[in-house]
Amino acid sequence: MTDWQGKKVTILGLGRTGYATAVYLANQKAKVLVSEASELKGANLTYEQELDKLGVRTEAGEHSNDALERADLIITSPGIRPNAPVIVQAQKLGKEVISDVELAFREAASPVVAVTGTNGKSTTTALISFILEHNGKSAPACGNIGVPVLQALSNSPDYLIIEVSSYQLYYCRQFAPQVAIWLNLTPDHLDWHGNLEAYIEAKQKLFAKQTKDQFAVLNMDDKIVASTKTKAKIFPFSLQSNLPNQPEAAYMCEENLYYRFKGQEHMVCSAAQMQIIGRHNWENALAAIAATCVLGLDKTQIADGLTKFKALEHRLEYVDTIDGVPCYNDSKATNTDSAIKALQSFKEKIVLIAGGRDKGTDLKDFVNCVRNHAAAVILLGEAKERFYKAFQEGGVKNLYSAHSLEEAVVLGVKLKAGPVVLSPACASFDMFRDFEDRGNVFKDIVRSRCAKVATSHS
Ligand code: UMA
Ligand code: ADP
Repeated sequence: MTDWQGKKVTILGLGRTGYATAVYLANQKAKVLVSEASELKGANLTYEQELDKLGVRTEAGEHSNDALERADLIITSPGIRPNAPVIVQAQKLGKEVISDVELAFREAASPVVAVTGTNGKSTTTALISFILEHNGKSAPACGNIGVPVLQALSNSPDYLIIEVSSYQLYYCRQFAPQVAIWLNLTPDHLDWHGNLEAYIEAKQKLFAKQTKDQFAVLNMDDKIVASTKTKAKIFPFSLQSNLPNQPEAAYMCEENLYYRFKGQEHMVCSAAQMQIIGRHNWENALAAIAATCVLGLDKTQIADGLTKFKALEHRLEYVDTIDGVPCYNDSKATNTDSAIKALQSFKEKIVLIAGGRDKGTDLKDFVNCVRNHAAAVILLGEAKERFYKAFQEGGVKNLYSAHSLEEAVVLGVKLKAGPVVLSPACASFDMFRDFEDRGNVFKDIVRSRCAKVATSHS
């Protein structure tokens, strides 16, 4: 831990990260200045008032040069891009700029488990946290999942289970978790990183500083992930192979989840015993098995947690059944890869509700998957036209468009062609505040339609 007494730290951005970081450093007696580009309102204003009580000064409306020049260290919020003028200027001044995750790692006495990947981070982070806490450890899920790491750190937990985004990793330097997990990689966040190579480079930072007594849990079914270079012990996992040549491994065999550790094979449970559905969740579960066995849990303890864990909100979450049609909320599927996983999770064909703010990525794999797994597709939002054209050209049958989510749900149920699944493959910002808002609106619509149908039948 650093002696912060009198150290001048500037924090860029007053969102959740900036606030939690400022509170932590103020309590350590650092001289903290928060610099926020926008004028203060709503949550930022409340944060500013709370920080004022701790003696933290906030400047708002712009990032001043003084704020950068004074700093011994700069902590940036993850949303601020590397090419933002404030970051470019800080680097010109020769200042060290790091993320809150890097700071937390430097400060933490607790062992760190870090989870990254394009998809599945939150589920895997929550699952590891759940299994450990179910077995009596304090192991908060934190980071990109929504609870800033420095907030979780303040309770001195047994373990920190951190969901790490590529933005946070970009601003890491020494970060070397005891267990580092990489689930998968598909193109995403290219606007932030500039290109795919830079996105991959940021993810690889999770392993760059690891040492030989630490563990790298890697998905062997993903070519880019499997080629990771690290000094850490590799604990691979796979859905496709039992990885016979690996001393440690987690794998599937006949729809059962296994691991091999310290020369012994263990069967944890069957996929059907888990409450999370879909093969993608088998991957998340294998990664969680690897992490928790490395941390000392035995097979019974792992199985107990794994089979009791329920899907997170907005991730293939079962909502209700309207007139015999089950409805699922997968609003967190904000890219085509995660929507593909949703389509593949059901044995029967589904009625897919998709669309929103288009990320502009290639649609070939998505179109092929929709053709095989969707009985009908209802399109919404800004992506409607591009998706419609791609689906039509790709031979997808039963295409519809809707003006609102409510219209989409009503039509989806009326079709009676399979479960109705909201898995948009798009961001939500064209019609909703965020993916949570979109998921909550969907759930409200489903529940109120359900109540209406129940009344009309009674
Ligand atoms: N700001 C500046 N200067 C700039 C740009 C922004 O001052 O040049 C200010 C904004 O006006 C705002 C603040 O910075 O007040 C926002 O910072 P932020 O966008 O980093 O948001 P936080 O509230 O700190 O939330 C961040 C993560 N947000 C992002 O990475 C964009 C949250 O992940 C995370 O849960 C939270 O820290 C706690 O760790 C969200 C996210 O969307 C869920 N993540 C991306 C994703 O999952 O796809 C990576
Ligand atoms: P993240 O935090 O990386 O966004 P989540 O666990 O919140 O991941 O899941 C986001 C979306 O990705 C969900 O719609 C879910 O169905 C899908 N998903 C979950 N795990 C995986 C995985 N291992 N591979 C691909 N898609 C996944």
